[in-house]
Amino acid sequence: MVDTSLELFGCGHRACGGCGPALAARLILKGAGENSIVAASTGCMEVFSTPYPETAWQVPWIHSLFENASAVASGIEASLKRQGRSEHVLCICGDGATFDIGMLCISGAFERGHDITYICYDNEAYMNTGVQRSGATPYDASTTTSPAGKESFGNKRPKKDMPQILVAHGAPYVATASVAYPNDLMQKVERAVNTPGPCYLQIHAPCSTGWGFEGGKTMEIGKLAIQTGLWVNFEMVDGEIAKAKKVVRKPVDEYLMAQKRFRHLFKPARNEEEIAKIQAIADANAAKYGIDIKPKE
Ligand SMILES: Cc1ncc(C[n+]2csc(CCOP(=O)(O)OP(=O)(O)O)c2C)c(N)n1
Ligand SMILES: [Mg+2]
Repeated sequence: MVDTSLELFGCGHRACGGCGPALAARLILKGAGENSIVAASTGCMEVFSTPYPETAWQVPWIHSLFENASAVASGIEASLKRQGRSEHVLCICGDGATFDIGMLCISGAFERGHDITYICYDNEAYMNTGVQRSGATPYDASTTTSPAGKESFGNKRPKKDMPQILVAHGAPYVATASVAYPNDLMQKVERAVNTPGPCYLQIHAPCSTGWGFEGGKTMEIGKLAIQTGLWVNFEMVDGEIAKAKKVVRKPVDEYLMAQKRFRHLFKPARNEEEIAKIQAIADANAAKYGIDIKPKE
C-alpha cells in the first residue's frame, strides 16, 4: 500500500480557490507515490503549479507541449525500461489536451503498449485560455465558443466517450473518478500505476471559475454530478465493466442549477425540452453502467 500521508503536491501554488484540478493533482500523487515521474501538457495545472522558478511538484515533472505528453511519457518509459528502473510514468493532462489535440499521440502510446498511466483531469473545457469548449464539454454548457444566447442553448454536442476509445485500444485498466470521492480516486491511481501496460483514468475536476460556482462548493458539485448520473465513477478491467458507483439518483436539475454555465436553462424561463434531453443523458448513463439503487419505500 502506498503511503497517502505524503504530500507530494505542495501548497502555495496559484490555482483559484476551490480548484478541482489542484485537488486532483494532490490526490493523484498520494495514490501514485514518490516513485513517480510526471509528464504534463500545457494547461491550467501546468500554469498554476509551475510559475518559474517555483514548482509545487515534489516528484520529477516535465512539461510537454499541449498535444504530446503521451509521446514524452512513452520516451521516458522506454528509457527507464532499458535502464532496468521501476518508476511509475504518468501523464497528467487536461481534457482539451486529451480529448482533442493530444488524441493522436495518446492513440500511438496505447497502441505501442507503453507501461504508462494517462490521467485526464477533466474540467470540461479549455480553461487556461478562457473557457473554450472541448470534446469533453457537456451538452448545453455555455462556454466562450459555445455561448448561450438567442440562437443557442450552449454546447450542441454530447461529451465524447473517451474511456471507451481507450478500451477499444485494448487498455487493461480504464476508470473514472472524482475529486469529490478522494479515497476512491487514490485507490484507482494506485491500481492504474501498478497495472502493466497503458492505463487510463479520467477525473471529474470541477472548475469554479469556468463553471460558475463558489469555490467552497467544489465537493458538493462533484457529488451532485455523481448523484444525478451525469458523471459515473466506474472501472473497466480488460474491457469489461468491473465496478460502478451506485446511487439513489436525483433529478439533473440540482446539478445544473448550481452552475452558471447552465443558467440559461432556467432563466428567463425554465427550458423543459433541453432539461429533458440532459435527463435522458443521465438515464442512459445509469442504464449503461447499472448504477440505480431503488429508493426505500
Ligand atoms: C498547439 C497549441 N495550441 C493552443 C495552445 C494554447 N493553449 C494552451 S493551454 C490551452 C487549453 C488547455 O485546455 P485543457 O487541456 O482542457 O486544460 P485546462 O486549461 O482546462 O486545465 C490552449 C488552447 C497551445 N499551447 N498549443
Ligand atoms: Mg480543461
